[in-house]
Amino acid sequence: MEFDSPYGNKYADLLSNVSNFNIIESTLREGEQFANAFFTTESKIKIAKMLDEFGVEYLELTSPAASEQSRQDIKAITSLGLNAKILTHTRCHMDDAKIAIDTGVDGIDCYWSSSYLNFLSRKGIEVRFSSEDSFRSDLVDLLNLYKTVDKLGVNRVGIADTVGCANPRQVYELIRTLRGVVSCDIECHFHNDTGCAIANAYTALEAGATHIDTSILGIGERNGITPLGGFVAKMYVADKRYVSSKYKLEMLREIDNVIANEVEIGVPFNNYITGFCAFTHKAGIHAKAILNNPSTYEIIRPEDFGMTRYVSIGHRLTGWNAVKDRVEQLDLVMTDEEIKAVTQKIKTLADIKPLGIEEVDTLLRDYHREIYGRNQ
Ligand code: AKG
Repeated sequence: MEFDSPYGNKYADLLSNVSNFNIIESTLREGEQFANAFFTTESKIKIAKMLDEFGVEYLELTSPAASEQSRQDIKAITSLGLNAKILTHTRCHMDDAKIAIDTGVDGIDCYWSSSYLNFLSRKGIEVRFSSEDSFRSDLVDLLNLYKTVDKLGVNRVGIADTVGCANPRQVYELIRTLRGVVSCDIECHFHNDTGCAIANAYTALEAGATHIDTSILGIGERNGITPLGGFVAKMYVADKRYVSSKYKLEMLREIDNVIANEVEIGVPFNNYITGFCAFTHKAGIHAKAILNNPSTYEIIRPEDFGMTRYVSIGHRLTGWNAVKDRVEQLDLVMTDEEIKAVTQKIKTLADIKPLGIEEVDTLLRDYHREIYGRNQ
């Protein structure tokens, strides 16, 4: 935890794993359940390699029992020799367990049935047990069940907000209670139906969870789960040094673009970090402050993610400081009074319709020429 950061926790919380967590990247499992998703073997390999290079600790793949191609795809990915551990997500059927073991995965994320768990633990494979819909389950039943599977020796138990109904306070209470009951790791899977998936993931780590499920752009069943980029943005703000040392942050844009293409959607305009206006500043007051000190209106440094900041100036809200910055970028020399006058011209024109940056540049050059003759 970066204690000198004004945005992280101000005091040590020994239960918190905000600076000690693992990402279980489930684009190739939960993401395959997205309405538009169909990943070929080549696409799956490309996505797996990309996520591995980014640095996620785990990749979760569709069950080999889903189809013959799904089984072969797991084998193709386990044979790549990636650093990330490869998991598959299966029902608690002995048949599924046997097929899964033969694919060479490092671990199995399963739900229900303890005989199945005994079989898997004998195979020396990493085992995660979860029940779906944890937040609508009876708490006493849930804790008793997890206590039992913890004693059976699973590596992790999983809490799933299957319908996306939980809020951060409920998450904190459940995970904190569970943390006192089991000694194994705790994985969390949050659906985003009510917009809390990132906040819930963060809060779960604060309460002692250890693993968070994500998918690229949040794709998954219905409107999906905790998005990888949004989760990373939140964790970066909490502990920049830790997150920057674990993940290749500058890959996020490519990762989001690849998936957007694969599933034939656009990257949302307001996407965390990679949305087209995530680092665009518009109002004159914002632009002036940003040009003096970016942290006034930016909690995330775009350059840490290979992104660039953009100050938009061709509109009626523009201010002369932002225009001055553009004048300097164009290598034109003008007095402040001249810049204020040309800013007024921009505002007048933009009251009719906003100007593109090329139009603004032409206007600035023409204005300069009117005053000084040929541009320097
Ligand atoms: C869900 O419950 O929404 C799932 O996708 C399963 C999650 C899990 O296995 O923990």
